[in-house]
Amino acid sequence: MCRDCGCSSQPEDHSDVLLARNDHQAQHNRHHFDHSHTLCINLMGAPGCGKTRMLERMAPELEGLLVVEGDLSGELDAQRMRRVGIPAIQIQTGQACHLDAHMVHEALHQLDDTPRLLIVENVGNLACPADFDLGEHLRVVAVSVTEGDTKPEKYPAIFAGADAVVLTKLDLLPHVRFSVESFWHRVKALNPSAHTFEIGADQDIAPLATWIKNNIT
Ligand SMILES: Nc1nc2c(ncn2[C@@H]2O[C@H](COP(=O)(O)OP(=O)(O)O)[C@@H](O)[C@H]2O)c(=O)[nH]1
Ligand SMILES: [Mg+2]
Repeated sequence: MCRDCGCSSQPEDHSDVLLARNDHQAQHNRHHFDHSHTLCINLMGAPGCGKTRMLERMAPELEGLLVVEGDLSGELDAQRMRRVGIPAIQIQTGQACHLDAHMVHEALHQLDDTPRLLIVENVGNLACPADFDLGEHLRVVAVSVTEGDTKPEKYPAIFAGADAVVLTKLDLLPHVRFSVESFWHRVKALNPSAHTFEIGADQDIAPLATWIKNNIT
């Protein structure tokens, strides 16, 4: 069971008090980010959908990037980021299936300098992270074609709250049953204004990197 929210037994029941405390800390985090002119992005998606790979590929294009990695245990994704020259802080959540604003705040206290761009790779999960504001300015949700095109219908909250949705692993389309058209139709039904991107081993990642850069003030 999730230490913080008990979510394995009651997925939709994150208590009001817990969320209110989180929202308060998130406002505090956002105030910090605004004050230091840091753009903060909360990157969410299921385990293995390609979040870290996306960051590795964008690393050369995103100047001033710092990554906070959220996983239940280990330091593997932070190590991957450091290998491509990006400073990274790893948060280990233990049993918690999402990051919360307090964890991010604590992680940022390890920093001497404030980055221009902070991307928080959330714990792999399409449910609980949607409820927890981290103080971010933008929410990006990644989904791979191997997950099926019905995910927006099954996990509407995370798609409804996204500023951008990224469909990943397009190179695997010939091997899976996935309708790109149906997927985007479902996303747009929940969130008509979401920015949309498609990436894969053969697709250019520059449009996504450019959208991120254009959001840095
Ligand atoms: N074929 C293919 N594999 C990918 C792509 N992006 C990521 N992967 C692979 O998917 C696996 C999970 O990727 P990772 O970035 O660790 O996912 P995360 O858990 O969301 O951070 C790894 O083996 C990646 O190499 C892609 O665009 N195409
Ligand atoms: Mg990862």
